[in-house]
Amino acid sequence: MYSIEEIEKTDPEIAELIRREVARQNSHIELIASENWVSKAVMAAMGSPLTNKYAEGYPGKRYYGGCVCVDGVEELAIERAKKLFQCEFANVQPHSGAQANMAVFFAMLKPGDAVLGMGLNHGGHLSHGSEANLSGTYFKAFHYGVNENGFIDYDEVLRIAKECRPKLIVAGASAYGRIIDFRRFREIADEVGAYLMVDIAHIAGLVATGQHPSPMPYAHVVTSTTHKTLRGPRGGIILSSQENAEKFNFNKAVFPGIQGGPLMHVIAAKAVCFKEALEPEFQEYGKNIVANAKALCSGLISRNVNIVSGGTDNHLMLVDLRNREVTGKEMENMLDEVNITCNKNAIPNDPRSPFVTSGVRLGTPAVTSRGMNPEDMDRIAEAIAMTLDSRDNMDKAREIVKGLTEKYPLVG
Ligand code: DSN
Repeated sequence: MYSIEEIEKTDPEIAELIRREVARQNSHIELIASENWVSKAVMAAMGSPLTNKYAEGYPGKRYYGGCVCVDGVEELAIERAKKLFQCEFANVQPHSGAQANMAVFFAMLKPGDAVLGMGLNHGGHLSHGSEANLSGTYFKAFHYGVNENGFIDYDEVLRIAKECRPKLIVAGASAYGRIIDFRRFREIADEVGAYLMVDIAHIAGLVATGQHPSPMPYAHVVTSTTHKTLRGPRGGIILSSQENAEKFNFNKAVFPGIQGGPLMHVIAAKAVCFKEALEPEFQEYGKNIVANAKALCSGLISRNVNIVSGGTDNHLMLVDLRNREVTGKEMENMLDEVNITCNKNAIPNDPRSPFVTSGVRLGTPAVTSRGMNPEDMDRIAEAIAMTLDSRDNMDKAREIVKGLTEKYPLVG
């Protein structure tokens, strides 16, 4: 089990870096939209002796002996994932969201097939057909984006789909703060004869708590990570109906298709995470994430900080810095100086390079796990806006952050 003292005895250098990271996490306000704090139980499962076990295959059909206990772990994880997302099939082995997506592409497509996903520069993900990624190299990738108001224009998606005739349409995003209409995506897919894959990596915890409509009734397949709004260990999952699981053989695509041995300690932690997400408290958590995001967003807008699309419906927002003399890269660094952590992020049609950008992405899953509320979000908005207004305000912003981090200490 995780114990810093044990690490200290064997490897003081790594122990020291972990201690420093824990101190950083304690003293900083974490606004990276894809990060979160797991429970002690999730952490302990990840640090458990299950890491010692090889279990290539699936429960009851392994290539190694001694799998009786890990079979039980994986079966529980699968059953809980199915219950949480109300579906008939779950594969809990993908090592990450990108691996889950790669497995789905492998299962549903042949190299050279056309796929249509949201462009990386409009909020999509690398694994949705970016040319820098395998998904955009082995497949013929086309992209849709958002309109000038920052919203997905479904008529435009249909127009592009009719032109490129994709075999697979990918819905889902890494930097889109609005509700995604999965029913409309399925209509578009049906109209052009495509399959629909929905990647809920960012919004899984909101889908599980009813804060975002579920894609399950519409998608041929759903992928996700387990470590963002879902507050579990780093990892991926694939969900679908039984019929589609059999038709496309998603299990075979994961193993032996693209992965070897599953990370059984991580699968145990996924099972713990799903159990936690099925508890009534997690429903509250989902609500609070969104309430906090809305409060942070209005706190920023009221202080003349622009937000792409003018608001948020989920856990994140994109700050549009074009009315300021500051780039995304500079803002990320300035906020780091006042102990607020975020990431620079391209805004739609960004005039600057992805290494500089004209925006930053902010999200509330981690601060919500820490116990912060909408009034605290207003204080954070104040600290962000005053830092942006003038470097002279940085001491004051740092004081606000210090007050909040001391009020909501992290354990670990
Ligand atoms: N890197 C993740 C994010 O920050 O959204 C996506 O994989």
